Amino acid sequence: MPQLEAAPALDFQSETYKDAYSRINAIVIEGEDEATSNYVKLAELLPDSHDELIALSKMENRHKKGFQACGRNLKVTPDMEFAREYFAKLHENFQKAAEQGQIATCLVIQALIIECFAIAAYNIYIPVADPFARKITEGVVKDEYSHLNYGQEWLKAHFEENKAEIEQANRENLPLVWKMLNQVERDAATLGMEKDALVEDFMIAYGEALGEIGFSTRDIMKMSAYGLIG
Ligand code: Y39
Ligand code: FE
Ligand code: FE
Ligand code: FE
Repeated sequence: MPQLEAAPALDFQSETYKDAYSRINAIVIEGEDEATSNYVKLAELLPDSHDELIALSKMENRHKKGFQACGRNLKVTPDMEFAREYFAKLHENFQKAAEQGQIATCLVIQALIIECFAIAAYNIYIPVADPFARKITEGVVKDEYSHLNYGQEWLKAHFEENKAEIEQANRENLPLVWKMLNQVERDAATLGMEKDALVEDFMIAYGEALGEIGFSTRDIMKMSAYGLIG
């Protein structure tokens, strides 16, 4: 396979690799931790789905433990302060929406945007991961599709009354993910993950989700562009 020959071999024990891993691993651990609490919050907001959402929350907590083990396996200390800062704005937007009972906004942030970010990152990571982390990540990514599916189904079932709110949530939060991706572009590349591939996977998953929910191709184009220009 020419792509594999062209890529420089990764040395999982090099200081360069471990330094980049201390930030990417922390982001993933923090993301899983935030997802754990976000699904608990959603379980309160959606009593009809309470047990299902608590089950998703428990999956997120298992993911967090799995990724903590990946860091330990490489003898890397995750930079959790960096990671909390990294998620601060998205975290704040989720909290604000939850306080105001904006369920659609909460679902756009966690179950669409963050899940698609996770799906893109994990799919791109799997082929370049160390063998231990690869096994863990393969198990995790399957779960993330089921989380995305939950958000998709709810938003589809409540599409008409939430269309404007979903568009607004997209406009406010998609640019944040773009900034987040740019912020770790170099670290991701050090782990063998190319930004173009991450963007492509994200846009495919996110665009497909918006289509499932009920948006037209024209809407999806417009919403994706809002993300890019902020
Ligand atoms: O639903 C979930 O499990 C999502 C919280 C996890 C987010 C993972 C965010 C991954 C970002 C990695 C950045 C690599 C370029
Ligand atoms: Fe938090
Ligand atoms: Fe997860
Ligand atoms: Fe998830």
